[in-house]
Amino acid sequence: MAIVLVFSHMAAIPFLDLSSKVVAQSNSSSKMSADLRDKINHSGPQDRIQVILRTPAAPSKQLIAAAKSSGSVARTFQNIKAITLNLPASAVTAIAARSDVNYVSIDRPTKSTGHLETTTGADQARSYGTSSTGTIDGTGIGIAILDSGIYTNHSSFGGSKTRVVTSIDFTGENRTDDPYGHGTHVAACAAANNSVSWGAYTGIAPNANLINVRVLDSTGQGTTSNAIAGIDWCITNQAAYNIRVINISFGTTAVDTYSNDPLCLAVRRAFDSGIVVCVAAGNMGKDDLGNKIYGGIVSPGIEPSAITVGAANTFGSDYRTDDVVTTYSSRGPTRGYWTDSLGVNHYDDLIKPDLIAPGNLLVEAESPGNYLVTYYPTLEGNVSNASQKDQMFLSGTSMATPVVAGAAALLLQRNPSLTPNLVKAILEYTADPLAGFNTLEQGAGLLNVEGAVRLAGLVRTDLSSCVLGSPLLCSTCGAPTQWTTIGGASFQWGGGIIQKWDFVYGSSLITSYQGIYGTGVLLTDGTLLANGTLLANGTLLSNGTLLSNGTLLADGTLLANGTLLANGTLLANGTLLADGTLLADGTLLSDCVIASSSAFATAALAAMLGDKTVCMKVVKDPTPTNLAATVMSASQINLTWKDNCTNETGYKIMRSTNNSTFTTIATTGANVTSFSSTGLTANTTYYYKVYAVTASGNTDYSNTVSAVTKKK
Ligand SMILES: [Ca+2]
Ligand SMILES: [Ca+2]
Ligand SMILES: [Ca+2]
Repeated sequence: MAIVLVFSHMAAIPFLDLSSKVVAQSNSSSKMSADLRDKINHSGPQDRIQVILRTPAAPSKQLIAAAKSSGSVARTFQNIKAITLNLPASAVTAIAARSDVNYVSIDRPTKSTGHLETTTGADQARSYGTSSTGTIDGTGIGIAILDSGIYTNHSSFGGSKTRVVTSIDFTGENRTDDPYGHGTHVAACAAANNSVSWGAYTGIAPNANLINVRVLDSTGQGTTSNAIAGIDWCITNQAAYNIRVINISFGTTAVDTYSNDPLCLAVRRAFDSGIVVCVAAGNMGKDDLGNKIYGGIVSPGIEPSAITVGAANTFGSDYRTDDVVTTYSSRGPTRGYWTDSLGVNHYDDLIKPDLIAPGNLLVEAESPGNYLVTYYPTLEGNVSNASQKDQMFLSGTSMATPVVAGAAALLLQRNPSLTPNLVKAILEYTADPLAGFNTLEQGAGLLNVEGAVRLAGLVRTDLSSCVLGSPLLCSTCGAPTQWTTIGGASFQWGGGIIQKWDFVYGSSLITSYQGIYGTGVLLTDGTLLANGTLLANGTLLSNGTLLSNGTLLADGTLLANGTLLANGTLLANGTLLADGTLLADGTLLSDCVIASSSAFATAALAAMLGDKTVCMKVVKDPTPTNLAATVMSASQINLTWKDNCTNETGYKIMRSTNNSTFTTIATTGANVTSFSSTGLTANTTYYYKVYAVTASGNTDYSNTVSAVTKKK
């Protein structure tokens, strides 16, 4: 298969200007990347680590001599002030401390990487596995996609060897494919592989198994009871498919408090069974006039045990310094309520979303001829004329949610003992709070897969023996460096975990076991409201954790840093939704399907079409398509195909008589689109496929064709 090297990626490593941004470290460790420091901490002294040293000038003779005395030189460069060394773990720190070394990082495996995996840090986390886990790509973990179905033959899911391990329909339409087009894109955000366009559209967990639970019909709608049946089925079949994660990218108006809302209760039941449930916050962040709205979190995103996800806009760039919360992403607090005997409404007012992830104008797998792309042709990606490879744009918290679901799968592959509460705690603690956005817009911040998988790997695996205050990390694991570098810029982890109405902070959250990490409790149970004051729950939070300064009080008044006011009055720069202004009850809606009477109809459509900014880049797939065979005689078959590649040196023609063992029979020149296969045996079936050869690697194979030569 194609081996792809992206040279810009490889060359970028030595040029990262990290040394000035990583602070508060001792002298030599400030010159080492965070993942290198952790790797040294977890290696024996003689374990070998391949590292890239950035040097102030060409590597000095003294440096090379020092390297050779303890290890070896793996690679030198002509034009780049760097050198690659293979060193024992015990020697790296001393080498890094040298004045003729600027910075040391792991020689990370180079490969093609997609925007989603790069900007979240998932690409870095791939190498954080152990000999027992292998590459961190979701292998062995089942993610249930409750949505509009999945086009299972898309090559992003493995084509004929699909990773969609089972499909079931709860809509009554008796089909499990994806005529609406939403579920396929959602599944790809979580788990697309790198088979299209050099991996430009790779998802977060590209080898996870997908469980296709169809609860939205061919127009993107469903009922609450469909969804509950889907969740119920996942609980029943949890062991059969190792379902560790459920993705719910739809919602309905939040009316009832979560403790009465039947969809929330079903989510809680899955959570209590040990399943991580990721739920979209909704696209109700603005009204039809574009005014910013608070309080638009949909059900079941209001459920405290769920990981509720808002949508960030990456502007298509891997670096995060330009990232923002999208205009449409639903903001907290949650507005489910119950009414007492005096007729007074009591609102949940929980902090949500829990975190945000990329969700604007993402290019991912397209279900052929689907409803969305048919009605909104601007969503077409035109990446390939092969339906198994084509891609489309979609935007919304529906897309951000499976990005987090994929991340949860990576954490669970790295450390299968994690509870749903710990998965959520790690995702929140390691998140990257964006400047300029408040807690009710971004929760703990922007998803950081690099930090989350690294931290997950340090957590002990015998959690069931832990009590409050037990060490949380493995006995040989030091505390992690709470910094991550993505796209050349470093950021410090947010370091907080969301409670119902406030945050808790402190390193003891990741060094000491907390009662809120167990089963049978909620992660948000760590603080109590007593006489209008938030207090730590001493049986669930250890000493050393700090509460934030009163974010939100319970009864619907209150709030954070002077931003939120009482019911229905203005927030600093937005309005709080009044009751019942959203949708009709009882209907589940995926993005863009909105009751026509809603004041949010135009806004919801705008959300699906995305904030109109620079977006994820469309990379055409170079794989040859439309391979066709014409029988010419008893000894000749002629082939034609479509050239989709711009930089090939030629095409390889492959032939088989059993459709299994193919051998190369010819190599053409560039831009050639036909070939005559001669010297064949009469009355015999031949199979053909072709691929393009380029300087940076080979394309994927074309479709396979077969033909039978004429009788003599
Ligand atoms: Ca960006
Ligand atoms: Ca198409
Ligand atoms: Ca060409």
